[in-house]
Amino acid sequence: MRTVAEISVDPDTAEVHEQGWQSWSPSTRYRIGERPHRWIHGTHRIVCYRGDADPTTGVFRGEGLLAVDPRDGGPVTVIAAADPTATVPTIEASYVDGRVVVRADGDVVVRLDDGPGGVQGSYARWADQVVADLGLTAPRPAPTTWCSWYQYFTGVTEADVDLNLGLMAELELPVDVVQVDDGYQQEIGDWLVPSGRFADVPGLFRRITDHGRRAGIWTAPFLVGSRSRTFAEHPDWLVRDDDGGPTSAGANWGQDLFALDTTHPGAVEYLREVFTAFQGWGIDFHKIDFIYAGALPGRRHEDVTPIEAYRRGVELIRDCVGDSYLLGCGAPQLPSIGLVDAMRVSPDIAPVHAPADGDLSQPSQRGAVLNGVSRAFQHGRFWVNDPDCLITRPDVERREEWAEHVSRFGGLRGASDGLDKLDDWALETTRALLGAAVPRHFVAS
Ligand code: 9PG
Repeated sequence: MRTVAEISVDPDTAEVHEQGWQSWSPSTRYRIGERPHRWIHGTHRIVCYRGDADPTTGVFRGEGLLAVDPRDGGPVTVIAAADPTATVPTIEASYVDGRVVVRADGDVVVRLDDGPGGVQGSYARWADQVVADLGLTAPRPAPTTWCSWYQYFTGVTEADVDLNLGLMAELELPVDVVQVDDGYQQEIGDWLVPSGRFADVPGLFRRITDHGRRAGIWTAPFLVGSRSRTFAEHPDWLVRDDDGGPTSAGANWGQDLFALDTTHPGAVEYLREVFTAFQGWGIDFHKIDFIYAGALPGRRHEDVTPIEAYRRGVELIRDCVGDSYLLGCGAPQLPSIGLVDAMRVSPDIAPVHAPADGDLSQPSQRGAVLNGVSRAFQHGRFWVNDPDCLITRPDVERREEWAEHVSRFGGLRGASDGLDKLDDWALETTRALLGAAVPRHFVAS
């Protein structure tokens, strides 16, 4: 770590804005002396954070991006990765005797910005520069979606999807894509093996397109679960630690998770087989999830950096799916620039306002709102922002506030209630938000 900036501030007014590593990593602003929401305990550490994201009081941390706002009329200082699609330095800021001292473990640019719009304005001007340097074109507008996850979770059945397919026609909801989430597959890593609750997965997608909707599917393409056939049959496809064992990608679904080595020829061939099969099923919308796993440090078949391996993996998927719509989720943010059409910028929404255990990487309205606001600048520049799905059914706490957030910061608009659960307010709010025009950029301060 070397010192890259020292900024004189009044500790009573100044704020530090942290940007986390991936979609679910808490990203928000703090007053000096506040303890960041980062969480280093338990199984979420590997899944939702980068490395050992120690939330020591007074040490703020951004992954490739951090800003200091003195809030005294002086300029905002943005400290950002010099080459954000190649290396993402960890940037730390601490308060020492009237100054915020910023340190980084790699090349950064330091921008003093006194333009309008506060930190979001400053971030936006930095992002515009990144986009210009990379020669990126404006992102394609997102289709509207219905997603099975936030009503049915892993218990989703083929009949649940059929029920909603019928209801969205009856209710004349403007849903472009019906996106089947986690639960259609037997195991994490075995994407072409159906779960017992789905008799005919390709047949279901055919019914979706026969209804005049587009077909969307969820995968966690770089994860391999310890219960999967892929794990049992192809241990050589996994990223490895220095001791030779498979690198942990965390745990979820009651099992240990490992990372597919996107530079291994066998793994590459398998990913091609999976996404080519999906093309054959008529799928043209892909929610590629838990893709942080592609960027974990470890030993791979080819000697490339974790970010290079990650980008190769996503590029491989893009190569298979052509101009299908790609939504990144659980995705390292800066390394994904230029690869995806839309990006989940937040942890999951839930019917509860605050997460039970206080870890804001976990499902809650509060965590989703904090990230959606602090990443507003990305929308229309790097990609279309996905704030996570609208849920409007009556048992959702503070549902009006969540709908208002989606209305202000929703680039990709998806509904994720069982459509038989909606009361009048829910139905009209869902209809209005799916039907509304999405602004090119968002205004947040
Ligand atoms: C499917 C879901 C949905 C959801 C995604 C993702 O362990 N975790 O910390 C954890 C975080 C997020 C998560 C699941 C677990 O949800 O964001 O929309 O697709 O996967 O399993």
